[in-house]
Amino acid sequence: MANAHGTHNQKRWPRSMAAACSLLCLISAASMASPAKAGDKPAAPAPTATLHHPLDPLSEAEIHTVLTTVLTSFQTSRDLPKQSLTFPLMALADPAKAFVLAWKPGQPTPRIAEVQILHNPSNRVWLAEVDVPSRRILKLSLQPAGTQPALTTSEFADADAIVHADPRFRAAMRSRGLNPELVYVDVWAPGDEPLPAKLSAAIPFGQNTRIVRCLTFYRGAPVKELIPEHPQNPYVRPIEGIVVTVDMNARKVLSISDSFVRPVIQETGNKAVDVRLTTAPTKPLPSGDVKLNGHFVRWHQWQFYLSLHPREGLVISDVRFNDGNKLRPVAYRLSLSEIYVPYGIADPGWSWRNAFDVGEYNAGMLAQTLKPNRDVPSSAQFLDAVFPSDLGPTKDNPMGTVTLPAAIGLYERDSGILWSRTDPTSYDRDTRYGRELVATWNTWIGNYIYSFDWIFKLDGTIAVRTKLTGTTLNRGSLQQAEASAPKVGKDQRGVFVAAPYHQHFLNFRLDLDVDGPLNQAMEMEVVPVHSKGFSHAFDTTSTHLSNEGFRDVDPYKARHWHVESSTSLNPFGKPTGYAIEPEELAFPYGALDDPSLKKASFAQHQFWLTRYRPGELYAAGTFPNQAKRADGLSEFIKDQLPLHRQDLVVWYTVGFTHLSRPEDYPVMPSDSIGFRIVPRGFFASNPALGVSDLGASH
Ligand SMILES: [Cu+2]
Repeated sequence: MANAHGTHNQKRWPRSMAAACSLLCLISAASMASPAKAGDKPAAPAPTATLHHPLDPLSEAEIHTVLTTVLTSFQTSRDLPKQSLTFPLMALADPAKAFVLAWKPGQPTPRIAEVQILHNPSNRVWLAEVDVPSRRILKLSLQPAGTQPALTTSEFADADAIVHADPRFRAAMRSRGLNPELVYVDVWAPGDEPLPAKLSAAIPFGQNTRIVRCLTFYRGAPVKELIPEHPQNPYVRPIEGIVVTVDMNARKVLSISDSFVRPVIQETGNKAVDVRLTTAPTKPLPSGDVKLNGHFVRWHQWQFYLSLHPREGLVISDVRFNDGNKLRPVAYRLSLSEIYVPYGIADPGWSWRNAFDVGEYNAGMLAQTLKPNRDVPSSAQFLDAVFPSDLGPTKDNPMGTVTLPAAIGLYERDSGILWSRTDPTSYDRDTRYGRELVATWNTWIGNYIYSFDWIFKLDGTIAVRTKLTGTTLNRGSLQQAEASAPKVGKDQRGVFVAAPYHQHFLNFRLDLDVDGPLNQAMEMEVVPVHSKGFSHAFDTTSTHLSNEGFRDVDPYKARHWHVESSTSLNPFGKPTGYAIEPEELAFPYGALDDPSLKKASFAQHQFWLTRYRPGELYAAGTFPNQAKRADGLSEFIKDQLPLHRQDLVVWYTVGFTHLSRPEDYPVMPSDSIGFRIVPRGFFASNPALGVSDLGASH
């Protein structure tokens, strides 16, 4: 689960240039109307407080203002470093929920940015809150020693250059008959395996040292010969037995574990060049039913607000359903929170591989530009995203920003029969054809691609589906079978490649506000109620979840959960509600004392419930990278606050046990996992009855 744009650019530019400036910063610089000189004050005036919706993401000018404010402050403070500062993450600070809900257009809104500041040479991290309009730092806090933000784009490129320059690495490649210049280096967060004690004792920051671990794959052709139309896939050709650990503070290779040599498969990974099936492009739906106004979306009865967060990716806010001209709140904020991917093979070169793809890599920053007829239908509408470059303003990128076009896609698609009935006397049918609205984005985390769909339906349901594709993390294989790593490929020489078993756990944070913020949660189960003559009778039970905590799925009891309004009743005298309904399931096979599973408490139980608290956004905590103790949900629930008539947050974990198969090689077909948020007593009847009959004239 590693690597990113920093190495992407090696396909197009020599490595020396790659290290100096990422692909995206070049795009950004090229797209600027009038680039300023490095160090210039921004040409635009400081953003005013009145032009924004409170949730509008930071603009390019605002990001630049934050970067220059922080840099100026560090320059003028005696005790703070002046050089080598990077910015792993910056986003608008979540405004107070009550303020957002009460906000009226035109009303001034605070513009406060939260920014992480990393100083690699001294291994220090600060969190700053910057008031953008006044260019003031409101708060600057040095984080505890050992705090490590996600990997940055420039670190991907830097680690690659450090590894390639290391004589031990070059010798290890040559001893395998491989040209080191044709080797692709995949940069990973180091996982939860401590450095060997001797190594740790020999370096200034010991176990707190910021490290990355690098894997190697055989590219097989010089970078300058690569053809953009036929992108190579080095991930199909693992060079097994080598893990390079890099000290990102000292900028040098710390150790190379060269445990064994296995043959490298000669598969090209380019089978898709041989087109055997021709498909027609999708025909756009003719309607303009999707109304996108800035970040605000209206589609039939649904309305919500969209933005792409640099860490969480797509955030959907203030979700409402227009029910008989009454705009009824359903959710305040819906987002991806964390992903945990443990590998199941008992091999020292693999045991540290347990990725936290959101917190270790900032999944939102790795969003990809969506392309019509590739990622989305040709009818899709798009929203761009703008992020800070982790390097801040530079000569090549004076604004210090990165613009990602078409990061969010929004489109309508057919959904088959919406509802149907037949008159039993006349045989006449009354049927409606359905459509659904998809808000989508995808993130590219090295070999893997996750595509996230939030699907809004005319019947009031929100389906949350994630597609998983890309390339499995492959392993050089011997002829004999190996536990936990089935063979998935074979070249003409009879060399095999294997793909170790692994799991994906995705936690979604669902701040539901069903008919307002005050809600309560119930656990529903189906139970048999047999009696003589009624041996297939069953009923439901309902248990109030009165305190913060977690629950496990139980398919045998059809266990699911209701989030109900504490203030609204439906016509049947029951609280209006939405249900969380599990779909695909996976359970972790890690031991409970496994360090990574302890950090991924969200993977141990599927349904978590907390009281809404500002700042609680991440299921494995704010800084899971190299974290030495669990944070996030296991901490949030510790005080077991009572939950009746409170603002609740649901955290739901969906999982996938990936038992690799030959069909996953050289590129995986999309697999899809998810869950549903379904109205259950929220409406008085089927809300999709009023949909027009498109087939009436035929
Ligand atoms: Cu997988």
